[in-house]
Amino acid sequence: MSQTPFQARLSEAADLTEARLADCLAGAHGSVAGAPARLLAAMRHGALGGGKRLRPFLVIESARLFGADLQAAIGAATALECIHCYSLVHDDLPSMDDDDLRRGKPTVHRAYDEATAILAGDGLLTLAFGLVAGEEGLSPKARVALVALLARDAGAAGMVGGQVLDLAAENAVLSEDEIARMQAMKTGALIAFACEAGAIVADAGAAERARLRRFGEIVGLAFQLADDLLDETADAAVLGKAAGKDRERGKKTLPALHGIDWTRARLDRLVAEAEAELAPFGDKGGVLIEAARFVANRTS
Ligand code: GRG
Repeated sequence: MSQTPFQARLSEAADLTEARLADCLAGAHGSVAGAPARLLAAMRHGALGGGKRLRPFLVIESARLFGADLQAAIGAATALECIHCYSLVHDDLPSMDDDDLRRGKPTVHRAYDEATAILAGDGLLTLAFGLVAGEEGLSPKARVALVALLARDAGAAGMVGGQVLDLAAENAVLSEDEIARMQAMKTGALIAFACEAGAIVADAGAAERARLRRFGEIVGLAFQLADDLLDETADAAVLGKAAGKDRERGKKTLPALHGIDWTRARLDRLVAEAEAELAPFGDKGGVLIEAARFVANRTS
């Protein structure tokens, strides 16, 4: 069966990101040259050979909207994927989710050891900033803007802060606003970053940056809501041990509070909002709009 334009671009972004990651993590050059071989191997284990690479796709396609340099976009996309992979390595640790499998293979702490997994995550996190700072295709202004935005969205006011709120939620009853805030930080911030980053790579103006940010925030909301819906409807026997984990822990999600029909209707509304945000780009926004639909309707 032939691919849709979105599927073809997602697959292209995955290949481009994988190739750039493999090159960066070979240890021959850049900020990891001379790094210990076992640490680099653990970083490769955590970053290579898996994942949908949705965030890199969003960076590259958002940059394409403005006709940006592709190599520079791949640099920013690869940096973001390093951050995402570090978050997964740390999220899987015994002190957090204590998972044995990730992307169909043993988690980094299972394949190596816990200390190495912590340090491999740290290595991926810091590599990300080295990649943005050293990406020659980016203007100096774009490098500084990307570093500052990535620090905010990945850090204590973004993904890391969201993870803290999520861990605290295991022993608390959150209001809907608190659930929304936690999710916007934990998973939404990096997705919003991805879309805004594309505009920054292209040195687009403030209004265009803000529009892509809003689009990314909507996609982030849809991503989390779809994830919660999958968790709510997961059949542990079919989908495996991880299925329904949040539900098992008694965490309140919006699908748990409002039901499946409400959630599907909300996802449809989010897709419509995403479409409206990209309407000014006409046909050029088609692939990103298809991505928003994919995120809202995903089944894994
Ligand atoms: C540990 C600092 C720190 C942060 C962890 C985002 C996060 C915060 C943890 C991820 C845990 C998790 C599985 C959340 C559910 C939603 C999610 C982010 C899934 C993984 O993202 P995908 O579906 O994964 O894009 P792939 O493997 O395709 O990249």
